[in-house]
Amino acid sequence: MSISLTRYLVEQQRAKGRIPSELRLLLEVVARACKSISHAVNKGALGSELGDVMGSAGSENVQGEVQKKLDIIANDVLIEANEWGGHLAAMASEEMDSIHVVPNRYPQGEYLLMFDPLDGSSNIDVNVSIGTIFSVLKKVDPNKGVSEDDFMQPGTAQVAAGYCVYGPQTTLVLTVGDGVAMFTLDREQGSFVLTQENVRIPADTKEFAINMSNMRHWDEPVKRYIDECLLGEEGPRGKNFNMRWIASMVADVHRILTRGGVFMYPWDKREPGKAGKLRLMYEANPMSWLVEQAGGASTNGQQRILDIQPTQLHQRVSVILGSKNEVERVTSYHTKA
Ligand code: AHM
Ligand code: MG
Repeated sequence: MSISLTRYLVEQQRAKGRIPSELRLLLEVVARACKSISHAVNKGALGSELGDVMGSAGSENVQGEVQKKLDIIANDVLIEANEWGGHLAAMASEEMDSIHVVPNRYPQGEYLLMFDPLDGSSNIDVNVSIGTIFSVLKKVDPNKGVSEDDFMQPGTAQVAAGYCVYGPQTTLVLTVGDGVAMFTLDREQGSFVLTQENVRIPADTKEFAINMSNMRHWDEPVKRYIDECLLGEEGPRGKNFNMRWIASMVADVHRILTRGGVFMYPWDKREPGKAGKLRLMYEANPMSWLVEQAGGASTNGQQRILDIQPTQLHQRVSVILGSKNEVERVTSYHTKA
């Protein structure tokens, strides 16, 4: 018998008391929003009538426009789905400059939602997997009005996190701090169905993911790690490695949760002032928690990502995550350096 997302959440609450009804509502609303983003993504160029909804669309630059439109559409879908339910105080998104406080006409809850509405958006026009990443925090003081300061909590304070990958299948992956579960969208039923529980990442791997075109800009520890992998059986690692780079973090992390591997988007010399490319609040924190909950590890080379105290909403961070032993190795190359 198949178990829907709703049933899973209700049973988790009954068995472990981890998902208060407000949080359950929040997660169901996020899942519903992901369902409609999935439909928009599936339509691709056929969905161009959506351009009218978004205002002017330069038809001469369809691919660039579709990509941009879908980013905005996904952002709007998430905002509209979530703002009226009474479970949220505010939202923050990779696509918005500042936080979106729930308007006065709706009741305010105590949760905070952060998201990257469409991660990997450079892949939209080439029909490669993309996804939505989300993270949930609780307001620091329930009796005070919400501000950006409420969002400045480390990843360890997350109460739920997940992503939805829009690939050959649409899969929602979720943690509430008690392991990782995967739900596949059943389009005939219109619901997410539990397809894997207790997801585990093997501690060892022979697969790495990094954008190799940046090699000349890397720092010594990253160079050393990749050089050793490339030397294969003849090198210090004594085994051959394989490489994958999808350029959609959701798709790369999904592969790692499925069969292991190590993913890196490290700091590099192209823009030395930037800590990395990926964003702490919308990408690194939720993915790091999922990976840790599946038995993997995640660091910025110096420290556990979940322990980083954020200072800015759109803060960037260097990311090394996946199979525990590999992440520990890369991290030790950094700390020794
Ligand atoms: P985005 O949120 O603007 O889509 O950027 C994040 C993406 C990640 O999904 C992916 O890992 C990375 O950027 C790819 O970057 P690059 O094109 O430099 O390889
Ligand atoms: Mg992104």
